[in-house]
Amino acid sequence: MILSEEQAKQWEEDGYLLLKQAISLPIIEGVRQLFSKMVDRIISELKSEGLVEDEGKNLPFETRLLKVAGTHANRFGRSWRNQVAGKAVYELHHAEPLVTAIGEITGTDVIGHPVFNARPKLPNQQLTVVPWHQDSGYFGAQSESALIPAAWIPLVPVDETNGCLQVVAGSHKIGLLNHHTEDREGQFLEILDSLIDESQIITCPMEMGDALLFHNLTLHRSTVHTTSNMIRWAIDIRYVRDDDDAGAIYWKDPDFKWVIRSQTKPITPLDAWLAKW
Ligand SMILES: O=C(O)CCC(=O)C(=O)O
Repeated sequence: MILSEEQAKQWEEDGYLLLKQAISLPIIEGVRQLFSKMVDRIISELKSEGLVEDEGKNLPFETRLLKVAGTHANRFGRSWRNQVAGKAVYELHHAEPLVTAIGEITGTDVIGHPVFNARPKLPNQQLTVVPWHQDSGYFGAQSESALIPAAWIPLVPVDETNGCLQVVAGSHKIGLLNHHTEDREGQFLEILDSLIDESQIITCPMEMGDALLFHNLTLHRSTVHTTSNMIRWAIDIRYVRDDDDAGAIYWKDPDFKWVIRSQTKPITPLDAWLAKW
C-alpha cells in the first residue's frame, strides 16, 4: 500500500489528500515543455498580427507568456485541452506513485477520465479566477454517485499569493449542489458563497512534484494571483472508478475505456489515446 492508514482516512473523511512528491520531476518537465510549445504558437500568432515585437525566445516558462503576450493571452482561453493533448499528458496520467494511490482510492483498475485542463494563471487576471464548485457540477447529476478523483498538479511552486487551490474539507459528503454562472469573465460554474463552511476551508501551498487529490463532490476554487512577475502554471487530470458513470463529459465513443492500470484488460497505448483528440 502506498497510502498510509491516516491518508486513507483523510481521503474518506475530508475528500482531499495532498500527496507530496507523487510525480517525478522529469515527468513534470515533459508537461512544461509541451505547454511551452503552445506558448510558442500563441506568440508566433501574435507576432504575425503585429501585436508583439520581441518573441522573448530566451525567457523562462515561468514568465514568457506574461512578459510577451500580456493581456493578449486572454483570447487563447482560460484553460487548454485539445491544444495540448500530447505524450507528456498521457505519461503524467501514468505517473507513479500517483497511479498506485488512485488505484487504492478507487479499489478498481485505474481508468483515465477525458477531462484535463492546462491552466496558465496570470497575475491579477480575472479570467482565471475559479469560483467555488464541485467537478460533478460540470459532469452532471448522473456523476453524483460516481468516484472521479482529480489530481491537481502545479508546474511551478504555488501558495496563496499566486493562486494555489483551496478546498472545503468534508464537503464531498453534502451531495451535489446547484451550480450557476455569474456575469464574470471566466463564465465558470459556481455555487453560492453562502453555502461554504468557512471554518473548513483549507489552503493548499504545493511544490513541483506534489499532487492534490480531490473527490468530484469536494468544493474547491482557486483565488486571484497577486504576484506581479510570474505565471501560475498547473494541470488538473482525472480518473474514474471502473464502471462508474463518468458524467456528461466523456469520450464520444461510448465503448472507449482508457485503461491505465489493470491485471485483466490491455493497457490503452498512447496512439489509441491520441486518436481520441
Ligand atoms: O487551477 C485552477 O485554477 C482551478 C482548478 C480547478 O478548479 C479544477 O481543477 O477543477
